[in-house]
Amino acid sequence: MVILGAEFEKSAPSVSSAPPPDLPEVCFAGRSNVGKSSALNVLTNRRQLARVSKTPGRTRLLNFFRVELADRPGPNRRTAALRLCDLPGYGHAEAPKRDRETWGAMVTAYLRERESLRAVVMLVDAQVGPQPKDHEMLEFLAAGRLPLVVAATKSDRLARTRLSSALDRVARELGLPREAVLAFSAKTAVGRDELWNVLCAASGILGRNDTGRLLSPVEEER
Ligand SMILES: Nc1nc2c(ncn2[C@@H]2O[C@H](COP(=O)(O)OP(=O)(O)OP(=O)(O)O)[C@@H](O)[C@H]2O)c(=O)[nH]1
Ligand SMILES: [Mg+2]
Repeated sequence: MVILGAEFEKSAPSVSSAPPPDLPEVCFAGRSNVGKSSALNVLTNRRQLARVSKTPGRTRLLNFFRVELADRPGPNRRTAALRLCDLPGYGHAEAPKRDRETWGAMVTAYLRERESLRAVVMLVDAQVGPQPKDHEMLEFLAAGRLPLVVAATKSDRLARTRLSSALDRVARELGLPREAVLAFSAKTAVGRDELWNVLCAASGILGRNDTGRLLSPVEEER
């Protein structure tokens, strides 16, 4: 995937103040500090498009980014645009209760109401595995019938020999098919191309077809 451009558009406290829903959109959800903003940066090849921090709770609003893509270099390439949304993390224990409630309400309203939202990338730490808040999020997403892919991130911290069993564990504990979990690392860019393919398929752009990794609750019921 060739990134032609990536720009920060807006930070918004609610869906009503988000950019108009005029592009297919994919959001990044996960626990605080799991690496959502870092994933967005490596996907767009921009070091500091989204703010990364060692301190959990850095991202506090819905942050929207517009990305222009091409399927390959050269004159015959196809191009398309989509929007990425970096969500505030959940499960940040040190945040004041009232703040946590506000963020939770903001994120759930976004997931329910954002009409251009095509898929959710849920990030889980490959080494740590799913936590109770991840299960809660998954239940919420399943009820909302949003297509989902799980990126098991920080996979650079696991030896190659242990990675496969770690991914099996993430899938098993979340009760998802193994194909819906892909290895990712913002440090080494492992999984970058594969995740782009999934995002493009979910967004219906650049002729990418379903890679078999996107968990689509609606289709499963047919
Ligand atoms: N080793 C390694 N570290 C990572 C990776 N992704 C993120 N990190 C580190 O994890 C920390 C948190 O990263 P962020 O991208 O800010 O996490 P976030 O999920 O956006 O956090 P909030 O905005 O607080 O919810 C930073 O110190 C990153 O450098 C990865 O793939 N591998
Ligand atoms: Mg962040």
